[in-house]
Amino acid sequence: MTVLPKREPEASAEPTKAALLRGELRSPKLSFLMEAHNGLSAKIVEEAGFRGIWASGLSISAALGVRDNNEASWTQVLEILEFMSDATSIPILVDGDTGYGNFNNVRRLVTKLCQRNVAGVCIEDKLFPKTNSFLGEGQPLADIDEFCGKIKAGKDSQLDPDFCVIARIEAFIAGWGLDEALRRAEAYHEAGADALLVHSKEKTADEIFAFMKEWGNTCPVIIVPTMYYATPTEQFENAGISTVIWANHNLRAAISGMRDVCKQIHESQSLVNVEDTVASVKDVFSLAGQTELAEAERRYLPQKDESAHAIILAATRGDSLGPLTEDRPKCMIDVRGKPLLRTMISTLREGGIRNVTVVSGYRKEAIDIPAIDIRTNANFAETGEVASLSCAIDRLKDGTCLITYGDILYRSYILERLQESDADITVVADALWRERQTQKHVRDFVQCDHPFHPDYLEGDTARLCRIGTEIPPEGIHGEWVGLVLLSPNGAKVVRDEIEVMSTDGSLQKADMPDLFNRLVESGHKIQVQYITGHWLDIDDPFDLAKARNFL
Ligand code: SPV
Ligand code: MG
Repeated sequence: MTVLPKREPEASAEPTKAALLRGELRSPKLSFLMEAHNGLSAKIVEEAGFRGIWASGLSISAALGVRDNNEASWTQVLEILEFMSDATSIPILVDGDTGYGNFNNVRRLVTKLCQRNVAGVCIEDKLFPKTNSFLGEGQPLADIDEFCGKIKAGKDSQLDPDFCVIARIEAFIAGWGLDEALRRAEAYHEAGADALLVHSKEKTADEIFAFMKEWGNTCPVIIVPTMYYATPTEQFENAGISTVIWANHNLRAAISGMRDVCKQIHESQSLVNVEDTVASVKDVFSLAGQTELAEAERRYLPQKDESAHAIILAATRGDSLGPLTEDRPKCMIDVRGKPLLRTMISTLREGGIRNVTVVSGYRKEAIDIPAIDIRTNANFAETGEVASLSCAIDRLKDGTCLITYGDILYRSYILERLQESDADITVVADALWRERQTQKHVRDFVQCDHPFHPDYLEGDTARLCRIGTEIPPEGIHGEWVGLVLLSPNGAKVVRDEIEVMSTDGSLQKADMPDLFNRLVESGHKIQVQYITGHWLDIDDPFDLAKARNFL
């Protein structure tokens, strides 16, 4: 195989959104811009296949619940445009009204639009604060020279060479006629406008066609046929028009749709009749791009093993607790108003282990915790821990498995660190076993290939040599806390060993340390993760008092 030399990434050949808009305006084919007024409607415009968006002033205002009279400030509109631009990859032509002031406001507007990757702005030759073109008669028009200054200021401020400044001629709207429209067209074209938007509120397109006859293709012309909607579209193409804006139809469709659904729900006080008539919740998630987030989470978030589960060995009574365990097993004794087992399960779930199997025995009926899998070791009084574990042997099949005693409490970081282990079998041992104040006679000590070293910055791990109650003090390196993590491979090793033990007669009496010693003796590596305190087990009233302080 030939290894190619590494190459610097080439500069992206992707056209900017402004270049795309410019391409649409200049293309010999009729282009269409569809109205949108927020991120969602912008996405729907793109999804429908449109190649450009008209960010309508009327629709944005209406969607904000205000009038199309510059009641929304230009920065409020800018915020909406930013959402629209971020949500889509097609160009946006913004309805910039009269430019929100004089030439200076236009300069700042254009710069900010470029920074937000908006492709172009359309400014109209009326006065600030503007009035919608379909309201009233004889609206005053801007002075031509003053308006040309705005066009020039806009062009001089653009950060992208392809950004488009469109000059909108309102001469027909104001009732000034064709000659005035043409006079303004000449002046605005001369001032540097990239295209003209010629507006009309007639029921027919006659004014527009008369303008086109005179203007020809001196520069691209955009129209808004909201009022002359019945004119066949091919007539626009034949007249040499560059671009048609469908100016407010998403907003109007939303109004009708929302009114219908509100009325129905209000009248019926039920959702049953509307459910199938509205977009599904799934559709909402899909439009919001939820799938991409899920993929990103897989890429960037630490991954929890969803298949991980825990087996809690909780079959014994806990005789030393006397009357406290008369009617319940030790795992169900109350520690600060909550059964011990419930606290243990919460710690596991916080650590991402949702599947929990509890092996019960003594007073199993007292274990009333929901959403756990309960197994029973009916011979709990005569058997040991490995016999209890064998009651859940089927759980040692799929994925990582944590086995824990049912009478321990530990800080959650201990579980977190244990879950980071990449060994097949990892046991947790307390290196501060000497400091642990306990009256217990039976403690599972570990002897390892090296002792805990307090200088290690990272958690110290060692290899288990032996575990049990009989290790002489000089050989003890720690005390097993009753937690062992098995990788899928480690779980198989343990399962196989339990099967061997069930045939050689050793299963019934064996405790977990016996199982570990067998594995070590047959050459399996067991990793020891040292901790320094921050855990306890509960065997007697003295431990119980400590547990109350621990929580
Ligand atoms: C808009 O959509 O806000 C427009 C077009 O400016 S019109 O409402 O026809 O004036
Ligand atoms: Mg408008």
